[in-house]
Amino acid sequence: MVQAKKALAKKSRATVTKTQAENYRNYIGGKWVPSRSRDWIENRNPADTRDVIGRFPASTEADVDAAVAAAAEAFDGWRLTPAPRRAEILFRAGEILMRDKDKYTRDMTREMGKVLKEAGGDVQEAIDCTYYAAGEGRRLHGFTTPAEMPDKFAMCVRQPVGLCGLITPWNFPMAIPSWKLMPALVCGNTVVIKPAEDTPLSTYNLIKACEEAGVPPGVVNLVTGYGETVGARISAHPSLRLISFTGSTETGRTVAYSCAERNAICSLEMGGKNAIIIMEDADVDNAVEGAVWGAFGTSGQRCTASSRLIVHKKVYKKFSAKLVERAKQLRVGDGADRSVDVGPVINRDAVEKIMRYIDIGENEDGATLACGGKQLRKGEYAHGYFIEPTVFTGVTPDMRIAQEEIFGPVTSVIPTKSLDEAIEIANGVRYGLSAAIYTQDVNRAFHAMNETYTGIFYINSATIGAEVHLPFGGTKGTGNGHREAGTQVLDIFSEWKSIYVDYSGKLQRAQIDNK
Ligand code: UN1
Repeated sequence: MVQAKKALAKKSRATVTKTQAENYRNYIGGKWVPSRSRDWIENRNPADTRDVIGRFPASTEADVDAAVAAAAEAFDGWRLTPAPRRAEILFRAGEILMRDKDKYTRDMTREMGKVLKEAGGDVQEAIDCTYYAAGEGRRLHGFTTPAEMPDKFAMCVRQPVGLCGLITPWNFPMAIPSWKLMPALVCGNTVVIKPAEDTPLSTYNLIKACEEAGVPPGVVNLVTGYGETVGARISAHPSLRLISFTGSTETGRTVAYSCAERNAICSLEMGGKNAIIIMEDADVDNAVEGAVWGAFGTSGQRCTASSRLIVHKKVYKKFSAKLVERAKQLRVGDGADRSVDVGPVINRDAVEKIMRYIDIGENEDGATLACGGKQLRKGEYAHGYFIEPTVFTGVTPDMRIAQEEIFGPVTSVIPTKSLDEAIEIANGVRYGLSAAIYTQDVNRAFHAMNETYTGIFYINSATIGAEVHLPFGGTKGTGNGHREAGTQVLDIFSEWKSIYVDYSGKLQRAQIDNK
């Protein structure tokens, strides 16, 4: 992805003078400042790469250092601002996001490709998250609890972690930054954020809203650029106490190594290979609709995407036929066109990776390509990154297309003979983000819920669509034990401090055995 964008940026640099694309800046210490580098990353529309949205700084390590210095300078002022006051500013940011939602939605479709309805959902998720985090300004609950000794009081409070580095992906370019930024801010931390190089505008819009809402200078700092430079420096910066990353499992591991070097807190949200189990008693039409939405929504570019459909053999034929019929009806095209169901994928690297997997599925794994499978290149598709919604049938659990994250509009139908086998297949991958079951039997539904080793589970709906007030995250290769969203995210962005008050007026010794 990075390489493709780089290649594209280099290739197109000669044509830049012809366009009126705006030059964007970093936001450091409350000022919009140019990068120390003279290099830019062009932000181009994946539905039509002739459309240059803007040029964002390919920032340097020195830019990151300046942003961290600004975050350090702002920290005391922000952490000492009472949380309800911090929250008031976030509420204002929520209002601004609401006011400008339509513009942000169009910007997002243009830079990321997802259809307008979904881009609007992404912006709305950021609004929801902002209000929800703001509400925490009057809670941020600690607790009191009995002490072991008389005339002694015990309680604990949340304190900010310090300076946080946030590294965010392109697939939810406003929602995911908000999942990290808003809780970090309400907890009293200051932040340096690096958006994905493919979709910096949506994060820029989010930061603009924070600025307008009155987030003080230095509390939020935006540095755009590549992972190898900006991302690596953020991950390794000695003053950043916490790094929160969403992206691929491979990159997440390198972030974790960097953090381990200095014992920084590291919170990772990574890949998924999410399964829907469809039992023989399921409402098949409803399950097909769920599978289509889960597999092809956001062109399959969600970590929660339904990339495996484990179907009981009694309904396998019927389900597969209906799924293929529905997948063929989906209209692929520019997400800005309201009649389009499936937008482009993000960039040329993504096309290559997805097409490679389609080839592996057909020619190495030996699955049946039931529909799709082609890159669309002609006519309206000539200048974008379009791939047909693709369904493989006759897939076995060990095939690469059933094991590896493809992150595109490709799903695999895997036949099964029983619920227990289906659960085993669902669990038999390196990821553990989301799973789902379609059945009319409450006993089976809860059994499957209990036995699938994932962070999210759905009954009678697809694997996508998590809401901001419930914990979000996964097991195994998906994460490292943290949960974003919900109040659980506060455990990432705050440190617990336990406080003991002895009002006996004398020395009471704890951990002395008096028996
Ligand atoms: C992601 O794909 O990285 O649950 C996040 C969902 C969305 C978030 C997806 N609310 O599908």
